[in-house]
Amino acid sequence: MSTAPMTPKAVKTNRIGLQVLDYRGGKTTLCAGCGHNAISERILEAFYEMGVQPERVMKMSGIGCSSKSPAYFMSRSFSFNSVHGRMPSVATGALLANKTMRSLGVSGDGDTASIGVGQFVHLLRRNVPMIYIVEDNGVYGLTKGQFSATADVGSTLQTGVVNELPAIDICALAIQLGATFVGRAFSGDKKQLSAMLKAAIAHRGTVLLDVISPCVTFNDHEGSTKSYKYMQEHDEEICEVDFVPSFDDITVDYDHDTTLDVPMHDGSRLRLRKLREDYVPSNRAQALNLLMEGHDSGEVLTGVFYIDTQKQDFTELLNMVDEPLATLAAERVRPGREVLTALMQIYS
Ligand SMILES: Cc1ncc(C[n+]2csc(CCOP(=O)(O)OP(=O)(O)O)c2C)c(N)n1
Ligand code: SF4
Ligand SMILES: [Mg+2]
Repeated sequence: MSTAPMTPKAVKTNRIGLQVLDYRGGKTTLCAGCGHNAISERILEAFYEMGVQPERVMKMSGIGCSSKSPAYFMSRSFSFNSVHGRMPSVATGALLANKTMRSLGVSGDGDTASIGVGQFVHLLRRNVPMIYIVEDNGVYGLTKGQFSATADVGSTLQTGVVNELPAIDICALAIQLGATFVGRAFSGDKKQLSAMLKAAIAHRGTVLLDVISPCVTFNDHEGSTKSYKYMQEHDEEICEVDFVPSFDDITVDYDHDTTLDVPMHDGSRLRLRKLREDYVPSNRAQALNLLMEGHDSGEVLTGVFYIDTQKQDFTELLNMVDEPLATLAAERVRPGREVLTALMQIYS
């Protein structure tokens, strides 16, 4: 029998020396097979692969099964579980107070498009620099499966009740109101969702990702348009999404007629291979048209619909200072009587 000591296996780390374990969270309490669990996995992998320091991230959410999920990844990050539908205002305030943090919002279709739609629209029009993920299952999972505002007309509940109200298309809303990175993915498509999340981390401005995420307990039956089966049969990718990070700059030859390379702020590139001739992700009107056509044909279009890397984000628009407000020296936050008098003279 050999007595040679075993060499310890090298532990894989990312570019800041952390292991994937450093990005894990608590054990999930969601149902086995819930799409939200797959999204949590993709999120933690994307932050690990991009080498983002977990302590530099704030995870924001509202109320719902989806909004519980930030507890199941990146437990070293900051986290705020707000009131139902009120995450956008809390997230906006937190970012204004400290724009050095990366903000990740996780919400549900009910939290965002039903009770929270009044807050959500203002986040979009402000281009608040954050990633906002809607884990979209078409129902209020946490309260036992009532239709949400993203349920399609004609889809049915398990009880046979038919939805007669038109769905809010979260992506169309986001494009129309000013979000600067808008895409739809399916929780079951690992490759597509991972690439979109990594590109989202590299973007500056509001990223809205509508991720179809089946609720296996209340909305995975025949008659649902948010079930695994429906997505497997009706998911139509408009582009193949790939992401080339700046720190991993591999030059690959590609066909410029079919592939678009979008440069991101940090030097990385979002690489989109067109699967449709009419696909132009920089044209809002065309993106909206595409989404409307998708509704008419009953297909669920996925991919990046719209991207604008030039628009000012909300912190730039407000000319916010770079430092966290809590660390500003007293003389900068209390400019004194002379400054106030001079200011008042401007208005007199
Ligand atoms: C002000 C308020 N109204 C209603 C509720 C009850 N409620 C909790 S979660 C929820 C819906 C959640 O649906 P969604 O955001 O789609 O998340 P899911 O559970 O489907 O992931 C509702 C109506 C609440 N908690 N607070
Ligand atoms: S009820 Fe639905 S949304 Fe909630 S954890 Fe279970 S499968 Fe997921
Ligand atoms: Mg839901």
